[in-house]
Amino acid sequence: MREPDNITRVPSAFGVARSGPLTRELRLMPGAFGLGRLPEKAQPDATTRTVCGYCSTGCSLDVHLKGNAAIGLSPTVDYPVNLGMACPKGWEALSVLTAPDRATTPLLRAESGRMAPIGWEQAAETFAARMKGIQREHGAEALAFLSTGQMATEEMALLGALAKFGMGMRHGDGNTRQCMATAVVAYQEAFGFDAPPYTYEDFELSDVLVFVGSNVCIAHPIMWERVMRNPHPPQIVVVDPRATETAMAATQHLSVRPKSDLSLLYGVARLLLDRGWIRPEYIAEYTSGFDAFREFLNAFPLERVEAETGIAAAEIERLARTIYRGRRVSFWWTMGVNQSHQGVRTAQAIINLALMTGNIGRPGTGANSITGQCNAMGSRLFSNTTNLLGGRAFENEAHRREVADILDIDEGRIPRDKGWSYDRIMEGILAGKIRGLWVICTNPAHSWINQSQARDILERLEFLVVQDMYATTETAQMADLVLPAAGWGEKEGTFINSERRIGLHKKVAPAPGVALSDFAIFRLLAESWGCGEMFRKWQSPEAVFQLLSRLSAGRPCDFGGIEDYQMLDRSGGIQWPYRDATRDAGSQRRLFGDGRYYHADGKARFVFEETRAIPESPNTRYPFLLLTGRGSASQWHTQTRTAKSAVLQKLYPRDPYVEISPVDAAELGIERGQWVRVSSQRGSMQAKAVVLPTVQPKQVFVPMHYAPTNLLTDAVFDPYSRQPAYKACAVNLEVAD
Ligand SMILES: Nc1nc2c(c(=O)[nH]1)N[C@H]1C(S)=C(S)[C@@H](COP(=O)(O)OP(=O)(O)OC[C@H]3O[C@@H](n4cnc5c(=O)[nH]c(N)nc54)[C@H](O)[C@@H]3O)O[C@H]1N2
Ligand SMILES: Nc1nc2c(c(=O)[nH]1)N[C@H]1C(S)=C(S)[C@@H](COP(=O)(O)OP(=O)(O)OC[C@H]3O[C@@H](n4cnc5c(=O)[nH]c(N)nc54)[C@H](O)[C@@H]3O)O[C@H]1N2
Ligand code: SF4
Ligand SMILES: [Mo]
Repeated sequence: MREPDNITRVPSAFGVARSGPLTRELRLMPGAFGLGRLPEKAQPDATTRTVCGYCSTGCSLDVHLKGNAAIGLSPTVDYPVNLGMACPKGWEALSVLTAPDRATTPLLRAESGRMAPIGWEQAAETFAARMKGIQREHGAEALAFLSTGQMATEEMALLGALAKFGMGMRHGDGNTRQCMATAVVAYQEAFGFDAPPYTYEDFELSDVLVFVGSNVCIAHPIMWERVMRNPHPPQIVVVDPRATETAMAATQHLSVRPKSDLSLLYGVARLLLDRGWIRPEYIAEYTSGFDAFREFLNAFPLERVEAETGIAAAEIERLARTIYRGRRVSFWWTMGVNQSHQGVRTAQAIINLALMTGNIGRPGTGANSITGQCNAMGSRLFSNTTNLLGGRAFENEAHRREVADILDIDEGRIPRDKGWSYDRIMEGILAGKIRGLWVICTNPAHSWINQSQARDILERLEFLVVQDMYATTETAQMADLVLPAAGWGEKEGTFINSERRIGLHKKVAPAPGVALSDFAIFRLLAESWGCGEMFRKWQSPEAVFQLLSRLSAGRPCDFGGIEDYQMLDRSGGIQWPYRDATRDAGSQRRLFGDGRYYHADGKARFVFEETRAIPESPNTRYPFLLLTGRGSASQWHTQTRTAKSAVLQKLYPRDPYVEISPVDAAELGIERGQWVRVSSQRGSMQAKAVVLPTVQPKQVFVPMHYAPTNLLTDAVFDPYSRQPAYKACAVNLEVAD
C-alpha cells in the first residue's frame, strides 16, 4: 500500500524547485529513457510534431515513428510554448491509447439490460431512429447534446453545426461550462469579446505576477516553468486558501477565506485609489465606468475587507504596494475564481485592477484567465453552443445571416437563441422536457456537481448516447448506445491554447477496433439523419479549418491569414488574430497594445457588484468547508485516460484522500493515513486522511479525480455564467467505521 505521504511529495517536486532541477526532472520523465535505450532496430525512422491533448498549455511533442507506428515521444525543443519541456501526462500520452478498456465497437443496450456489440450502420440508424422518434413525439426541445473542450476545433464545430442546424437540436452545452463560462462572460462584459489578452512570454517579462485561485505548479506545470525562467526576479503573489505548491514557491501568499476574493480585490482597488496609485490617463482614455466604480469602492474600507477575508490589513497593503511598485504587473486566475457563486464579478474585479493601474496591453502585464482543457478556447469560439460559430450571438440577426451565407445554409436553420446551459439541460431532463441526450467527450456521471442528483437525472433519459474513447467511463456505463471514438493521437485537427495559439495535432497511431474519429462519426450520423447534404463542404478536418477561417474573418479572432495545416506545422503554432504577416507579425503577440477594446465605443468597462454570502456555509452539523480541485500533475479529471498509464499510476495516490489541518486532526483524533468519512447534506465518501498544515483549520480539500468527490458538492451556480461553484460547501468529518 502506498504511503499517503507520497501525495505531497510528488506534486511538490514540481513546485519547490525554482529553476534548473525542475527542468531536469521534466526532461528525465520515462519516455526519455525509453527512447534512448531502444535497441538499434527500434530507433525511429521519422519524427513528427503534434500538440498535447491534455491541458490548455498546448505543449508540442515530437512523436517518433517506426513505419507508421509511434514508438515514443519527447517534448519539442524549438516550440515557443514548452521550449523542450513536458509534464508527466504529456510524456505518457501514447501509453493510454492501448488500454484494454478502449471502446472498440459500437455497443447497444439490449432488452436484457446488457450491452451488445453492433456495427456502425446499425449504430447510426439507431441513433437517428431513436432521436427522431423523441423529437417527433416531444418536439425539438426534447433533445440536447453535451460537448467538450477536448476535441479538435474542427470536430466541435461540426458537432455544433450538425446538432443545431442539421438535426434541429435546441439545446447544447459542454464541459467548458464547468470550467471557463465565468471567464467568457467576464471578458465579454469588460472587453466586448471573449479574449484572454496574453502571450506566455508575459510569464517571463512580468516583475509582479499575481495568481488568484490558480495552482499552476500542478495544473499547468509548463506555464509554471515559464514563470521560473523569469529573470527579473519577480514578486509572485498567490491568493489561495491553501498553501499550495504554487503558494509555497511564491513571495507572498494570501490565505484568503474561501470565496472572499471579491472583497479582497475591491479592498485592494480602494487602497490603490486612496493612495493615488492608479493611472488616471489610462482610465480616462481607454475605459468607461470608473466614476461609478470609485463611488462603489467607498463600501470597502480596510477594516471590512480584513474581517471578510481573514487577511491582515498589513498584508493587503503590502499587496497594493507591490502592484503599485511593479512596472509590469500581470494578474492570472483559474478555477479558484471561475468556480464560485460570484465568479464573474470576481474575475472582473481582477480585470478592474489591471485597467485602473494600466497593466494591460504591455509586455508582462494583463488580466489573464488561464484556460483548462487543451481546446477550451476552441470550444469558446466554435462549439456552437453558447455562442454562434466564431464568437457570434444566436440572438443577433446579422450574425445569423453571416453564418448562413458562409456555410451556404438556410438562415432559418439557425436557432434564434443560445438554448439552455448545462444546469438547465439537467433540470430539463428532470422536468421530462429533455428525453434524448448525446454526450461527447465528457464524463458528467463523475464530473457534474451533486452526483447523486446528477445520476438520478441521467437515469431518467429515454435515450442516452455516449461517444467516448473508453467504454468504461461512469457515463458510458449508463448509456443506451456507446459510440467508440478515436482519441488524441489517432486523428488530426487543431487546438487553441490559453494564449490563443492555434496548434496542430496529428494522427500517429491507429484507432482500436472499428473506433472512428469523432469527425468521421459526426459525418456518418449526418448521413443517417438525412442532412448529409448540408455538410458536403465539411469533408475533412482541413476543409473545415478553411470554413472556420472564413467564419473568423472580420471577427476579433480572425485567423484568415493561416493558409493551411502545413503553415501551422512549420510555424510553431499561430495566435489569433492572424490576418496577415504584416498586420500580425511575431510569434508572441498580446492584445490591446493600442488600448482599443471590442465594445462599440472602443473602451473597456469597469463592472462591479456588491459581494454575496457563500450559499452553504459551515454549520453545527457540517462544520467544515470543502474545497475541491486538481490533486497532482499526473491525474487528469475523471481519470479515464491518466489512470491507464502504469507510470502515472506510480505518481499519484490510488485511494481518494482528504487533506485535513493538524489542528482539526488532533481535535477529532484522526491519524495520518486513517480512513475517514467526509459527508455533506447530499452524500458521503470515504477518504484517507492526509494531515497537512497547508489547509486552514475548518477547511478540507479533496481532489476531483476520485468519483465520489462530487457526491458532496452542492449545485450552486454563478448567476451570470451558470458555472458550477465546485469549490465551497459544508461537510462533516468523522473516523470511518
Ligand atoms: N494535472 C492536471 N492539470 C490540469 C487538469 C487536471 O485535471 N489535472 N485540468 C485542467 C483544467 S480543465 C483546468 S480548468 C485547470 C484548473 O486549474 P486550477 O484552477 O489551477 O486548479 P484547481 O485545483 O481546480 O483550483 C485552483 C485552486 O483554487 C483554490 N481555491 C478554491 N477556492 C478558492 C477561493 O475561494 N479563492 C481562491 N483564491 N482560491 C480558491 C484551490 O485551493 C486550488 O488550489 O487545470 C488544467 N490542468
Ligand atoms: N468537484 C469538482 N468537480 C469538477 C471540477 C473541480 O474542480 N471540482 N472541475 C471541473 C472542470 S474545470 C472540468 S473541465 C470538468 C472536466 O470533466 P469531464 O469533461 O467530465 O472530464 P474528463 O475526464 O476530461 O472527460 C473527458 C471524457 O472524454 C473522453 N475522451 C478523451 N478524448 C476523447 C476524444 O477525442 N473523443 C471522445 N469522443 N472522447 C474523448 C475521455 O475518455 C473522458 O471520458 O470537471 C469539472 N468537475
Ligand atoms: S503541461 Fe499540459 S500541454 Fe504540456 S505536456 Fe503537460 S498536459 Fe500536455
Ligand atoms: Mo476545466
